[in-house]
Amino acid sequence: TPVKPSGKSQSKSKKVTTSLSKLEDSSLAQRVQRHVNHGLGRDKYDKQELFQALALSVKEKMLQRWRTTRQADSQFERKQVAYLSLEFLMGRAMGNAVMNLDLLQETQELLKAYAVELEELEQVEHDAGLGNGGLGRLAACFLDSCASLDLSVTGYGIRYEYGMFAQKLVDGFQVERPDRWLREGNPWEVRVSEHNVIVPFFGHTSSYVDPNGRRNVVWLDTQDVLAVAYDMPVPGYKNDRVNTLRLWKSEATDDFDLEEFNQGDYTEAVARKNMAEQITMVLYPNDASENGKELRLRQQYFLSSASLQDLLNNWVRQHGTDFSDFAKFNVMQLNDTHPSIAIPELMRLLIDEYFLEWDQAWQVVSQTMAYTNHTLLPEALERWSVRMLEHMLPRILEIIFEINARYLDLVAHQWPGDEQKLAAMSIIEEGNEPHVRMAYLAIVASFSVNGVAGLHSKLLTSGLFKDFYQLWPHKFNNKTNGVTPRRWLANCNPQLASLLTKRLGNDWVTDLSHLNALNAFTDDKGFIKEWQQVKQNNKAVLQQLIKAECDVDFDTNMLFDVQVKRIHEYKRQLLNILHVIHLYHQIQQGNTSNMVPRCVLIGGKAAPGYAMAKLIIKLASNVAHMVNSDPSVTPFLRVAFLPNYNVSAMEKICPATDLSEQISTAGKEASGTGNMKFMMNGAVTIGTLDGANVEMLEEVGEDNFFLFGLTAEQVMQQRQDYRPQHFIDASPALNEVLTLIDSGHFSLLEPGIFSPLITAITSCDDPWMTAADFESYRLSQEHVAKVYKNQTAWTQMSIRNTAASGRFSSDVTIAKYRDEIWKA
Ligand code: T68
Repeated sequence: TPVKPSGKSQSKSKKVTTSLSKLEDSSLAQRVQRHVNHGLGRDKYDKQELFQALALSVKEKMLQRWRTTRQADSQFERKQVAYLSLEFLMGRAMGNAVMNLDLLQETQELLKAYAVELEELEQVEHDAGLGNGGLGRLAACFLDSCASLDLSVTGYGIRYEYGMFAQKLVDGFQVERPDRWLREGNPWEVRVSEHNVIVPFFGHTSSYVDPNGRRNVVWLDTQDVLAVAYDMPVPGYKNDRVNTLRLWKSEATDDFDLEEFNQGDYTEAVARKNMAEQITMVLYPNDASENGKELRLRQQYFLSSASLQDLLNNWVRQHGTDFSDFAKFNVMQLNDTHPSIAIPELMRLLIDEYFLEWDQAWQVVSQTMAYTNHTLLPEALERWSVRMLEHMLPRILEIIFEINARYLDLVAHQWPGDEQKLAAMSIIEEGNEPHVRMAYLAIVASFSVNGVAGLHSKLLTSGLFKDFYQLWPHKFNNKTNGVTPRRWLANCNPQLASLLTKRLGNDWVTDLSHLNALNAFTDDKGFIKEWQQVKQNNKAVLQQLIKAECDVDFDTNMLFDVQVKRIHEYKRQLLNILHVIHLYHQIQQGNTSNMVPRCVLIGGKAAPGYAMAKLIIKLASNVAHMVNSDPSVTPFLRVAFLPNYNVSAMEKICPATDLSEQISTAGKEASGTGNMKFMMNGAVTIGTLDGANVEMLEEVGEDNFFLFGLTAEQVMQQRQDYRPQHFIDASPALNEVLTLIDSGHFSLLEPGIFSPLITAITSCDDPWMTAADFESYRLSQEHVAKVYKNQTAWTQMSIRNTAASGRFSSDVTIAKYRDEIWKA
């Protein structure tokens, strides 16, 4: 017998008749009941199954719009944008889908029959953690904005079997656990085998002259891998559009198996099958360094080739093999250089498969490719060894060489006789082991090259890519990052959202500049009270999370001081911890008169091979332990390191934060996007003049931002002759802190464990210049404490921050991509 919903309204629930013809019109409640009773085939259901049933039902509600969107986009000839990215850090989909499709009330209502709250069901959804951090989450925010702005944009990515690893702490050390996010299945995806394509690897090339006298190249004896398409719906905000995120999974091809089987080599065939399926098995967890691993290059080519074949198939289906208008209707945005192998791949497909001449093909490529850079760190710039490319992608390497030869002619023409320039600008880096510089390849082939914040874009054209800027100034532009106000305000902070809507109406959800009007309420006592109450409630939610995950008692009457992001030396979690130790020391000395009680939260993952980052986590954990176990300290200070920081954690964290830590060494953080999420939710920032902080400060004004530290320019100057000891001698506070760490106070059972950190800080080679900024940071934190004591003044700052955050909606960013790059 079918399972009946339990709960109060059980008796009222109608009997469902699901004749197929009525399916399209059936209500969400009917659909859920059908899935529970028939689809899942269970006698009993728990929250996970109910979640699955609801997700399948919500997806069904999208199917019609999804189809209509596809049809409309192909009928009315609109420019199609393909956003190519190795990462899409989507997080959970349910809350966002229910909101964007305007199904909130209906869903809440139907769930009463099952005696469960929507929020509880949302919690059982596994995060789609198909990204490392900012770059992957930016792609996800962009998809939401594109759909909400009614743009025809398809995300192309990889369906990793294992997403970003789950982080555990064992004795304060990070331990990585695999993230099998697909274990329960993914109710949102649709496997669309009709779009499968084949991606070649290895083999060799050969050329022949055809009857027309044209020299053609063939790529022979390849090992082919099947790319299987899985589509995820991307609903726009209450606008009927449903775009697509197409994720590729690698599988062994059938004939490949067959051939091997026929030769009787069973084990070899199975091994090859494994190799094919390995490609999309796991996300590389490095967010800021390249390790040159072969499998990573395979992932990049696999994504690029599959996506381009898909685009070309679409084109040919509608327009035949005339590509002269291709660039008019297609543009590809490369999310960093990770998919930039798409450049020679598109050349290959056009020349070898569709027989275009080189110049025609180059015309198409150089008018459709646009490249976004996300980093200034040299160690993060991708280089692939020529040897590896030659072996894995021989045809692609030939094309890269040809692109380089033609491009270097241009360089030679621009700087006649300048051999050094040629070597410096060449796509091929010569040496014992020649490498392909992927960023240079991307710049040469793209019509647009953008940085992700004003300062970052300026530093690109004046530093890293200076020569290219001289050659092609018109290519370079800035697109300051943004975040979607749907997920990062409306959905994650419902109480603040309804307060905003009560005062401003709800237009802010799609036009965040409306938040500006909040400035009219900064002296409204009633409003201030309401604002404080919302923050207080959100802090109570985070307090529970911290208790559950860290067993630390946060007190909602204390200042919530938060730094969550990937752990990296340039982001300077270490500076934060040094300051915590300073406070701890002051409290133990009884110097508490100017202090404001604080709860400090740090969270983030370290790349598994990044020893220093892992040591920083260990220090944070040990300091937290010492602080929290000293009853003379806890009235003033509590510290927690939250394990497994991810998108869903941020949805609880940013609404509850008072003080947002954005303290990277100036000139190192390309933009930051967490900074924007905090600002939107009324946190005040303590930060350096780095990345988008510069623009946030510009918007909110110096009185509402705690600014400290060297500027990017000063960092560059001081690096020439950096003497950290000078700063340590000049700061008794820093001296004490370093002495305390050195004394083993935080490593009683692990003597000397933190000495690499001390060595780094005191080294003249410290690129992050922690010592140089400590004193200015400490003073700024004193200022924070002083202001926080005046709760009204603090709340006014908080309101002004939200009010000024409109510019950091990804809708604004995407409107600029649309108008200035995509011309869509
Ligand atoms: C981030 N980059 C920037 N990279 O650090 C951040 N890298 O300033 C910026 O706001 C954000 O991009 C969005 O523009 C990353 O997140 C990676 O995750 C990454 C992943 C693989 C390889 C290199």
